[in-house]
Amino acid sequence: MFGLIVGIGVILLVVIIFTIFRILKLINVARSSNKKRVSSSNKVNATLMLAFLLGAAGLFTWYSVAEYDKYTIPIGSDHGIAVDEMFWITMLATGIVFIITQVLLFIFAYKYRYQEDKKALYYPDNSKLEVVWTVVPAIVLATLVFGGWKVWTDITSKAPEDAEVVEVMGYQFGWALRYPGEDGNLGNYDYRLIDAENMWGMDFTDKASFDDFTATELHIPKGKPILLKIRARDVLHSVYIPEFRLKQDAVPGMPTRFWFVPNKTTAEMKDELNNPDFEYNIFCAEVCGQGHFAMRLRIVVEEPEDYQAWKTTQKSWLQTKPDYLAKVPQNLKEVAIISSGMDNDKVKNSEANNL
Ligand SMILES: [Cu+2]
Repeated sequence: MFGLIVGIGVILLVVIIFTIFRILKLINVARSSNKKRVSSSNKVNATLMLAFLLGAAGLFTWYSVAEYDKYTIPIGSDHGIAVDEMFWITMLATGIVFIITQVLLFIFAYKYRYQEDKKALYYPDNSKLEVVWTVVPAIVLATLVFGGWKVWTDITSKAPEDAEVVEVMGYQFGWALRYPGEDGNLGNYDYRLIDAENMWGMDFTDKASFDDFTATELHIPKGKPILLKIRARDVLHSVYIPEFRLKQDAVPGMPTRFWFVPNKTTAEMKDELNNPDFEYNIFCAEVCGQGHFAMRLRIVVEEPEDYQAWKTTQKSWLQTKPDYLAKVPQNLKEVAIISSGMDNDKVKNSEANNL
């Protein structure tokens, strides 16, 4: 509502200024010669330029201060520090140039407005000046690009061997997770194997699938490298975790990846922000359909011990859906029963029967 009132106010203001301008012009037409008329409308235009400069500068400053918290979100990953540093260096370099050139642009428009007694200076060229304004921006931009390239290659370098691997799959409309289980290897998948329950298309002819487990929250340990293997089931999605400064598209048929080191647990972040409701989330940053807005998945960053404890309580997917044992080739059934943890169930059941 407030926005609407401000909007109407701005429109009215523009209309009023335009009307005043028209009236002044008409008065001039009635009163004076052609030359004087040109001079006075120039003066109004030139003054409006200055007014615009001051108004825009005021809005720019107000917005930058009022919304500061929205574009300086806290950092929860190691590489996030480098990303933010680069952002602010770029902002500083381009910001200074932007402010100087814009201020000069509007001041010059005012200062060099048409005046009867002033004559334009004929100034064809100045090689020295041209060299300076070509070389200086070239050096500054090359430095910025090189710095950015270095940070980018660091971030997108190969993940360390000991990274915790988690698969994140985007679908309409949500994120599905898959952990590799004890063997540390994610099993194969195939879209043709997708059905109502096996939404990942897990392939149970691959041994590595037997101990894979799925989760509805992304649990990750603090201080350890995490490798996200990203894919999409239907259309383009994009994994976006603002606090980790992480954004990577999820593309159907073309798996992508991103690795990072979270450096603050959810609890530490809650303390730091003094916000008991704080949660890390994966958002979708690609408009992917009607339910796009609802693509959000909670992330729990915890101490490595807590993460290990959580991990050991997770049951393999096969263990929770024993019907799928039928999909396992005959010669691997025994292996599947052991590595999925189904044999524990059997032992427990037989113990229960004996009692
Ligand atoms: Cu999406």
